[in-house]
Amino acid sequence: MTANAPTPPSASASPRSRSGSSASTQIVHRSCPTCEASCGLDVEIDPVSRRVIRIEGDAQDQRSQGYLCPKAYAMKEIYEDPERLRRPLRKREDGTWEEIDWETALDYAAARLNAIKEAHGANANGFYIGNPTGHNVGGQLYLPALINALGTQRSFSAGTMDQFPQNVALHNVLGEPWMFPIPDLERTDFFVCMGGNPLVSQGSLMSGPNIKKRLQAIVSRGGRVVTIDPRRTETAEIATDHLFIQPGADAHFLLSVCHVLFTEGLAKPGRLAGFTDGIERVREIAARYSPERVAAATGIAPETTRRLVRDFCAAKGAWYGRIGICTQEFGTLASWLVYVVNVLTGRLDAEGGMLFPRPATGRSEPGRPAEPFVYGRYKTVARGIPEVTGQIPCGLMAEEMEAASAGEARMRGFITVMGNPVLSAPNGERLAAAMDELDFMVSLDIYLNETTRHADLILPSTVQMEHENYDFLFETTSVRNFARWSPAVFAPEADQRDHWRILVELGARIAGAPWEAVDDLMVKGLLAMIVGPGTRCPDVTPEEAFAKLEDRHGPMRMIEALIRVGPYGDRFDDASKGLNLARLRAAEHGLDLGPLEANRLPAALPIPRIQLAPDYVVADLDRLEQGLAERSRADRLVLVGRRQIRNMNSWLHNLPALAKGPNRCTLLIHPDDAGKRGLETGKRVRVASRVGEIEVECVVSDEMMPGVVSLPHGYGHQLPGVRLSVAQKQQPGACSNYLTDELALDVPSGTHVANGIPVEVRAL
Ligand SMILES: Nc1nc2c(c(=O)[nH]1)N[C@H]1C(S)=C(S)[C@@H](COP(=O)(O)OP(=O)(O)OC[C@H]3O[C@@H](n4cnc5c(=O)[nH]c(N)nc54)[C@H](O)[C@@H]3O)O[C@H]1N2
Ligand SMILES: Nc1nc2c(c(=O)[nH]1)N[C@H]1C(S)=C(S)[C@@H](COP(=O)(O)OP(=O)(O)OC[C@H]3O[C@@H](n4cnc5c(=O)[nH]c(N)nc54)[C@H](O)[C@@H]3O)O[C@H]1N2
Ligand code: SF4
Ligand SMILES: [Mo]
Repeated sequence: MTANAPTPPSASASPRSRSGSSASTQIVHRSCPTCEASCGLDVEIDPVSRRVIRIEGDAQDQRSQGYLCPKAYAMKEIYEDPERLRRPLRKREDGTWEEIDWETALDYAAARLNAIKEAHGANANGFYIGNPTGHNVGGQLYLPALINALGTQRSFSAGTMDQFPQNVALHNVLGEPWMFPIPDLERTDFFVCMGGNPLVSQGSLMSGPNIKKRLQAIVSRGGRVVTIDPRRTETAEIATDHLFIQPGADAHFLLSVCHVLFTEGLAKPGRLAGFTDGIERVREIAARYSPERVAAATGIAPETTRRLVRDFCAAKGAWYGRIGICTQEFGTLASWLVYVVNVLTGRLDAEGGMLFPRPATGRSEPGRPAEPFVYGRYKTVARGIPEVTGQIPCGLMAEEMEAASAGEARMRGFITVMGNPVLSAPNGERLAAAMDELDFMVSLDIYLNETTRHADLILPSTVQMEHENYDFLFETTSVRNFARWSPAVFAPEADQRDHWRILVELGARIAGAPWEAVDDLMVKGLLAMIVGPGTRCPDVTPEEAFAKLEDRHGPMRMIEALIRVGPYGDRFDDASKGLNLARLRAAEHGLDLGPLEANRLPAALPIPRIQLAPDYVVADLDRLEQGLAERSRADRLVLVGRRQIRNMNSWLHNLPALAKGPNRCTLLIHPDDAGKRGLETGKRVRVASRVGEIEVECVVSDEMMPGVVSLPHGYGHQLPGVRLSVAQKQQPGACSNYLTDELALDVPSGTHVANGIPVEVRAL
């Protein structure tokens, strides 16, 4: 079976009649592609009318056991959305759009991008990769086909508004950017959650369905859940303790935690000490940061810090941090220090602490070569900001496009891949204007939205209902080991294209090669690295392995290669009972691969010893010292972000079931701050920052820390030229990223400051 001819429902669906449904309906089991939790779903369909009748939680899914959230319906509503694009759209001279066929569209895109490359060099093209890529296996595996063909160093992604500081810290500490330590929620009895709101986000870099139940279970078994956040969040409501913290003061606070660990003799790394360098250096650094010295900046009383540290050390604790400690001024230091605290307390790689998943595709197995940490091979034209392991801060896209900032060396061709940076990246207004200076822009996207309206061409893929999937990223971030293949629920129409096909076809055209050959080369290149002499699969040649692969094209061929060689795999041995593609596809409720394992280090690391105080990260401490005084100022008002259960960044607002209800784009403000400005709930306010201003409704609430206001991101749909009529009517909102300053960076990672933006708020 080829991946571009997805499984017809009958191949993986159980015909079933149940109350209220006709005997001809079928239930297809697949995972929900909308957030990291990847819950198992029962999708009941009428295959004849190609309608989804209902979606329920799959009670037989080992991980989610029937759980789902309101966003489970997103997959259905996107599939049915009449405004969703299904065929390529090309902009005419007069700015209107026409549907064109795929051959014409792909030829046109390749010709324009190649013309720019020939006239101005490879770096005259650039691209931006957005978040749904992480939920689409073909999107992840086939990006190289496009990126390598472009050959540009102008590479941007949503990562620099997200987890990138964690990648940079991990790369320096563990030698591996993508091996995230994940809280062992099933066994911890003291969970510290900094800058994350898993009750709403459903857990990020901590993927697990029904996080609420998992956190409540910690409390029920006598443990504690401590949230540290400038907002008393939904998660704080079920936690045992909540500490308010000044935005951007997490690194200062974490250094004071280390200070207490050393001064009170609580720094006990245990077995980790045998393979960790740099502990003494951390002790010297932390010596300066007593809880007393940082208290004014963090807002946390010294005695509270000391008590928290003692209690954490007395328990089986796991210390975790997410978006709030990443997209802030000291994101890399804060991310690094979370790992430091877990190492110093012996909680990294220990049961009940922070553990490393063991994905079926083998990406954390021993014997991997270390990828060097590199940066500065390319510097932006406008301001000389260095790339870091291939990433440039996404907020710098605008100035790289503008003739006034980047001159002749500006970016002229631009590709967005499943991203909406006009709403998601800093200073979206400037970016939108800069896009109109481009010579050519193509968007791989399913909507005509705030970003893609600037494109010359939109290439829409099939959506999750129409293609198979494998939870490739989230098996590396799950709170329990699992492997999950999902079938296509409906076969797409003949003239629709899967996202992976668009990537490889466009890449192949740019390179001047047949796409089938490029696809084969990618698989053969992968096999050459993972089978044959010197690998875990020494007795099979790459050629033999290639001949054994089930599919002829598509992402599941690469997944098959990886899982057969991976820790649960059959190693291409026909007599083995290990995992192969047929067994994976037969497991219609997903494969439960057991709890996360402890004691995987140092074998699972690509470097021999943990580097607890890496030079690259430590070099940022001077900047941290300067940040101390700023955070102690009493007159500060700063903006942070928040997520909401019915949103997914910017792109679910056009779905009636998720967009209904009252306006959600509201500014939360503490009663003291509201009082000073004469504000009350329901009043409209103007929020202004260095780069822009917006108008929103305010809600006065003591869930905010004084001096901090909160706005959700992903709104701002009231722009002309988009086809998002539901979003425009139901939840237009205003774009919080029109306030995000593209120049403010977490310097070591080049990540933007979306939390802790200085703002002014006044009544309208
Ligand atoms: N202020 C502030 N800004 C933030 C954040 C924050 O916390 N605060 N969070 C940041 C984070 S963590 C992230 S991940 C980014 C997200 O940033 P982006 O990824 O740029 O934004 P999204 O809104 O997720 O855009 C997704 C795009 O993918 C398209 N799409 C969805 N499904 C498909 C599909 O199946 N096929 C195709 N071809 N396209 C599809 C949608 O139409 C939409 O255009 O936002 C960041 N921005
Ligand atoms: N429903 C829903 N779920 C989602 C998403 C969505 O848009 N909607 N987006 C998905 C994506 S792309 C991601 S990356 C994840 C993110 O997952 P989370 O990190 O759990 O997401 P947030 O809810 O943004 O939580 C960030 C928290 O950090 C706090 N914070 C802000 N500044 C600071 C600070 O300086 N220090 C500290 N300690 N805290 C701070 C905020 O108040 C907020 O409560 O969620 C994913 N899940
Ligand atoms: S929690 Fe996430 S994966 Fe589960 S149903 Fe909701 S959106 Fe889907
Ligand atoms: Mo994200």
